[in-house]
Amino acid sequence: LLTATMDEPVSYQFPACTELGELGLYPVVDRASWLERLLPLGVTTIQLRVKDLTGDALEQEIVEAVSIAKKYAARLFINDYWQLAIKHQAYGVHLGQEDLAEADLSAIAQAGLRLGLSTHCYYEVARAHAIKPSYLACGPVYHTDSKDMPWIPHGIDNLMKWMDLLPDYPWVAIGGINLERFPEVVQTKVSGVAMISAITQADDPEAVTKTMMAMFDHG
Ligand code: TZP
Ligand code: MG
Repeated sequence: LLTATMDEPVSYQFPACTELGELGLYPVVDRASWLERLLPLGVTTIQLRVKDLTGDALEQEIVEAVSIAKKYAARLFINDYWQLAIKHQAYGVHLGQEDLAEADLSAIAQAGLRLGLSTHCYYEVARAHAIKPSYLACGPVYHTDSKDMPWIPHGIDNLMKWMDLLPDYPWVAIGGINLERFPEVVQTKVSGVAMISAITQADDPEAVTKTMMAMFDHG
């Protein structure tokens, strides 16, 4: 139904984001220094999601993250700050739907940046599909303490339902995913598995990252 009704023409086109293969383990981090820890392990997709800096300090984090991501040829998505992402030529931008009113989607596409969009409910999936981003994220899959949201967790079943509905997008699962839940998420054949706390609050983030990357490859 969605594909039939929402296939609207748009005047911009976002590049694909799977030229390096599936998005894989997708850490979401708040400082550029995480890239220097995680990218040498082979992580190929990462998001810089800074919520507590502004001005020069924020821009500096973005500049540093872009530079580290380029060194490791990794796909760096910048959360929210699409102008800075364009200015410093990040690989892509990740936006929530509340960001869409302010974001210049044509400018992002024209600059050659990829776009990842969050979806939390059926209506948001439909709206996101009309924009034709480079990937779609579905969350929260499980309960999360990392972000306040009104939505009930989807669980694996709803994730798979949406993947079935729009099978041509790379899908990213996010929300409450940890080492224990990782295998059932990977089994859905989702393109990317994003997480904040399971990596950034782990006793040994490098070890957890390596374990999950191996699980993804064998999934
Ligand atoms: N969007 C949906 S769930 C979420 C975001 C940013 C938080 C994910 O954090 P965690 O710690 O992996 O549950
Ligand atoms: Mg946002």
